[in-house]
Amino acid sequence: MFDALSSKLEAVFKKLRGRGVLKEEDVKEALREVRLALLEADVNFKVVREFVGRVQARAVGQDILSSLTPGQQVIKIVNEELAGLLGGVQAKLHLAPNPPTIIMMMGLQGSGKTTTAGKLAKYFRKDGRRVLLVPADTRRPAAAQQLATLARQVGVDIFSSEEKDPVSICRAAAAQAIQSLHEVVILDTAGRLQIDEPLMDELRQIKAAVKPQETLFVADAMTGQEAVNIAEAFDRGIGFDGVVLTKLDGDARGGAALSIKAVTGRPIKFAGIGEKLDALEPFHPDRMASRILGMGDVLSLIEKAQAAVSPDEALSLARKMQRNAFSLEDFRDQIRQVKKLGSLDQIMGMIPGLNKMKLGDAKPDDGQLARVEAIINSMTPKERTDAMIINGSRRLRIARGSGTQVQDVNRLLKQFAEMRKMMKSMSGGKMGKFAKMFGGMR
Ligand SMILES: Nc1nc2c(ncn2[C@@H]2O[C@H](COP(=O)(O)OP(=O)(O)OP(=O)(O)O)[C@@H](O)[C@H]2O)c(=O)[nH]1
Ligand SMILES: [Mg+2]
Repeated sequence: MFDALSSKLEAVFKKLRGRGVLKEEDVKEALREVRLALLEADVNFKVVREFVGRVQARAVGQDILSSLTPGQQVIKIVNEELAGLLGGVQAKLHLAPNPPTIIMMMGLQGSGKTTTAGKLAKYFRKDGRRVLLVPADTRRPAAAQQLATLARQVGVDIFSSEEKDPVSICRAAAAQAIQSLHEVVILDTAGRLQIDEPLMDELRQIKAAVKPQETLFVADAMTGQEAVNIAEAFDRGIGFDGVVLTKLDGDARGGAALSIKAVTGRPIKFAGIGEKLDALEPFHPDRMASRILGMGDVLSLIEKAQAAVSPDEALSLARKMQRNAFSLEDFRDQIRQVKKLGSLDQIMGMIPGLNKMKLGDAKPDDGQLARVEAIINSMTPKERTDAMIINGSRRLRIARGSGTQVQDVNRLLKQFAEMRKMMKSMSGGKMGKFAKMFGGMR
């Protein structure tokens, strides 16, 4: 989502990097451009003013490291201040010392409360905790049904009762959770198009009745500055402990993400990055800052990759890439792993350099992955290790075997050849570093 901001900031820093000595005017000029870029990204103007002020004070002041060039210094300061703006350190959820931990979701209609409740349920479930989802949205008839479907998908329990009043439902659910030994109780409350007093009052009553350990305000990043104003109103009216910023996968300009902590004083705890149930990430301010500055979120990627790929697999893959011994067999393994990791675009966006590269035909989209896998499955092991032997009659056989057309097979082989070429050309540079990082994960 930060693409526009990212490329502007990168352009500013590119100019700085090229210089050996920086004059005060150079820094001032760069910061003017940073300021503009932030304003264009819809960041709150007061937040921008303070931010630029802090960077400027440090850049022209004492905060200097001799190991860096002046340009690098400024980038480092901007990076640190940006991380600070986003909350500094990662803010974790408060868990109750004695279960159950009660988490209350709130926010406007369509912000993603119910989806996030499902994602959080999955998050805790993976951790081996017993989760109870509570439908406290009685206004929309389909709401309870939506939550029940999510509960089934995730494999957690849902609270059901004859009650019609959201406050009574939450109170009863909290009491039952103790009996039924649920460790995490997630309350999915109703939303409104606008902030209104009856809604605020209902949420206040729920909060007072069950005293949640964690009240999470769910903000739709696509609504920009408006999300920040609404957050302020919810904080004044009810009070919350943290923010879940949803739809960060969209093309919002980033203003909400960059202003919400500074304006409300409440940290962003999670980011929603897709509609699927595993598209939820703990929010890391420092990594997000690096991502915005175009350094790519290598750490998040490695964490994801670590969860999906064993260190041995990663190391052997990295070595193969460097030796240019990457085969169709490896390609298929990669496709399987990509499926485990999430969508291809999501992953590409996190690799420095790759997010800017035009991969063209070399980059299959998610829908193609399954077909590509079927084609590779139809090859003999020998063909998979040596794509050169795949001649016309073999192509025909493979197409028939995988239920595809010869053109599809041709396209795949061409993509594969391009991919290998790309890996070879990158193995000295960014990809090589990346590969080494994987290699160093043991
Ligand atoms: N792309 C994307 N879509 C999301 C994300 N989170 C939620 N959505 C989508 O946003 C829409 C609304 O989500 P809900 O979870 O139903 O929102 P809600 O806040 O519970 O809405 P109400 O119950 O009507 O107040 C759904 O289509 C979700 O799939 C996200 O992180 N990324
Ligand atoms: Mg809902």
